Amino acid sequence: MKYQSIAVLAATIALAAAAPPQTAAPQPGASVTIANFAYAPATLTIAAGTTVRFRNDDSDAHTVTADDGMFDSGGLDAHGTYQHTFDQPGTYRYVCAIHPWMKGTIVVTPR
Ligand SMILES: [Cu+2]
Repeated sequence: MKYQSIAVLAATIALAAAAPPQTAAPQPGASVTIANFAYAPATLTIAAGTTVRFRNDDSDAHTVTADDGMFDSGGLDAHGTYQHTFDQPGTYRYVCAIHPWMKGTIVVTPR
């Protein structure tokens, strides 16, 4: 019976070692597409810690520029991408600096 206990213990240790680390659990990514001079979705709701990937599908350049200056992609050419991680809950409004009528909002909820 003693060997059986050791086998169970060994299996337990093996399972613990295989478990993913509990720290720094990133949220699954989210994405916003820029097409036809609009952000889609125009409003995206995510949990804090989520990385949002913006992709420009237009042939014209666009930017993703926060109203409060917290983030700014700079000019994104066709098929250009930009990523930003939203760590703090809140409502983040952004525009395209080239076409200021293009507006988007990221709503970040607490985890
Ligand atoms: Cu634009």
